[in-house]
Amino acid sequence: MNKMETLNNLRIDVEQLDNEILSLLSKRGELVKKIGLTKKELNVNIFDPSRELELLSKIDNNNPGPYNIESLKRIFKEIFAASKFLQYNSELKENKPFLFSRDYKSEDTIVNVNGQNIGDGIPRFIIGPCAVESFEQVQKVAAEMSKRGLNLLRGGAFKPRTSPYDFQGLGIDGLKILSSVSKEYDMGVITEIMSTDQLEEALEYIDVIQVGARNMQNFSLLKAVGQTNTPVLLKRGLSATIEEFKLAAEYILAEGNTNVILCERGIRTYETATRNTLDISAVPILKQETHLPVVVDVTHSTGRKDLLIPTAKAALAIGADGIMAEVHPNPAIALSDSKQQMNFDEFNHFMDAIETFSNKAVLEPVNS
Ligand SMILES: [Mn+2]
Repeated sequence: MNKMETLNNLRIDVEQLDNEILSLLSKRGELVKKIGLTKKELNVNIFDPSRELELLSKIDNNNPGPYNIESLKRIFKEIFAASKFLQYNSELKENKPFLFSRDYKSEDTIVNVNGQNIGDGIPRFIIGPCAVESFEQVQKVAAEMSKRGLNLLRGGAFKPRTSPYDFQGLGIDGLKILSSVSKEYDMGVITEIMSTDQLEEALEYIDVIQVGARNMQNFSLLKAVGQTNTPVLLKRGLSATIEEFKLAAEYILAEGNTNVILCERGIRTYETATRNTLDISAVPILKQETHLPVVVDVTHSTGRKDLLIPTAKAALAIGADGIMAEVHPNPAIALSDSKQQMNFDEFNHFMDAIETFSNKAVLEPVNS
């Protein structure tokens, strides 16, 4: 046998051993998955560092050579890491679809807020000033909404502003104003809560907790609102992908709160013609891939009053469950978002246009 033939034969032997190692690893993987499931039943942590150390020390004692122990430890640590991945994965992916998904729940989730069933197929309108500035200001808006039969009142008491020197909101006093106006007009209050320490006190005054775009990945806040029974309106982050948006909702659902409403509010792109870019196709994607209601914030996505009617029509046409928009008795003197809030004439024109459009859409469904 020449040297070349010897080399080839040795390689064939090694390949044979590789196949055996592969089949042993596969058997090991199946066992590890069973261990993972048993650990889950026993409520034992999947990651067990002392067990890993014990196994490594046994390998050290039993090492027949020729590999040195450091190389062997590296190889086995990789096997342990891959096994942990299998265990977590068999827990998360194979046995359990995401709670937001249609695989988990095929029928639409309907969130009841003050008698309005958000997600039942009828468009809902969440209207109110950007920020709560005074009792009179909120009352005037509520009175105007009431004339149109609307009862979902928004308003910011804690304002996440880009500059720390801008108006930061009235805080708890703002919540008290929202609460007393909403009682007077029988409305549900939707307002943003920015941190976990505001939550408990805020719950006394509000019907829907808004988690704002800048807090979409504030995971401790998501968990905290998930531990309440209060409906949550979760806004998409300014730079969040749809996947990240859905996973943020998962944080809330995983804590047990099933009353989650998703809100598309525009994303940051290179386009400067609008304040943000309304990702209109996010609406049907979210409706297909989740069972949660989806609303569109036309005010913050566009930042332009001349685009509110067309974008609201587009949102309803593409399947949104509701529209959010800002209305102020006197936008020119508003303490925040003064350029993009509607005055009462503009608001009534907006509602007329959308009602006509919705009625038309209901009466004359497009056959597709
Ligand atoms: Mn605003």
